[in-house]
Amino acid sequence: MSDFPGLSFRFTHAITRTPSDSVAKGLRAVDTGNPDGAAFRSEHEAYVKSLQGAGIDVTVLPALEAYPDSCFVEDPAFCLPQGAIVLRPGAKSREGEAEEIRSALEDTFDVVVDLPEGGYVDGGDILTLDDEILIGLSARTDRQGAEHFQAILTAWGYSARVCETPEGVLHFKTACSTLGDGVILATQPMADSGFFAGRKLVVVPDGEEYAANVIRVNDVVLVPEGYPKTEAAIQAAGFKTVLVPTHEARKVDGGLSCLSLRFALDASNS
Ligand code: CIR
Repeated sequence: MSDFPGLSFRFTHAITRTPSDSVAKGLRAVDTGNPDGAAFRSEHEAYVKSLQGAGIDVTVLPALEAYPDSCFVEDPAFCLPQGAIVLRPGAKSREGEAEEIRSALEDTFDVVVDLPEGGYVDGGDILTLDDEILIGLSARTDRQGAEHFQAILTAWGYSARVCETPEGVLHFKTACSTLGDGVILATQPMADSGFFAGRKLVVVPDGEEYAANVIRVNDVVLVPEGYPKTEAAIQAAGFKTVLVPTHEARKVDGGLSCLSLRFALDASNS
């Protein structure tokens, strides 16, 4: 088993993209009203500030009106210290986002590779831990795509495991996150899945399932505003929290992780 202490939360850089007005047409499982572009941009600014406050350099790419979901930059790409992988998002309306993010990746990394032809992978289905990378099969990530992706990770020296995302969950990371230091935050169904056997788990309290998607960035955990029981559970596990508003993102099934690509650059890239 590979082990890269801190791989899951020690970051130097992030890439984000400003939400467009067209985000009002973003994909969603249940309609609770359209997000407002201006309100989303103001929440996005708070998000970028939180990342900067956690000690990382943030690149903010311009809004793309042609792609309503394009502020969720986690889905069309995946980054590791030694390189980036351009993915193939599993929703038709999002496929073009992969080409749109390529130049930002090429500006940042010496190595940028494409997911080989055949199959789909959304970055929201990839959970990076220090000792392995989990790839969740979902409505957006299929087995062929997952196996192509797994082969790249293996060639780069990582252990990677393909898992089944529980039924009715958009992305694997919709229902779990790493808090770092070997601790996983997960909804009860995800905790019961067995994927995290042998690891320390913090279970998201009933009714706060949306808050399963948090991000540990260096010494703090960014937590969505409005989920006090989850925040308290994370603090009780010994982590420092920072609250971030995600009210607009939530209307289109977006969470904290989806809004950035986070990575630690190798000395050779920086
Ligand atoms: C979508 O359905 O693709 C967007 N409305 C939300 C994407 C959220 N991304 C993520 O969880 N990684």
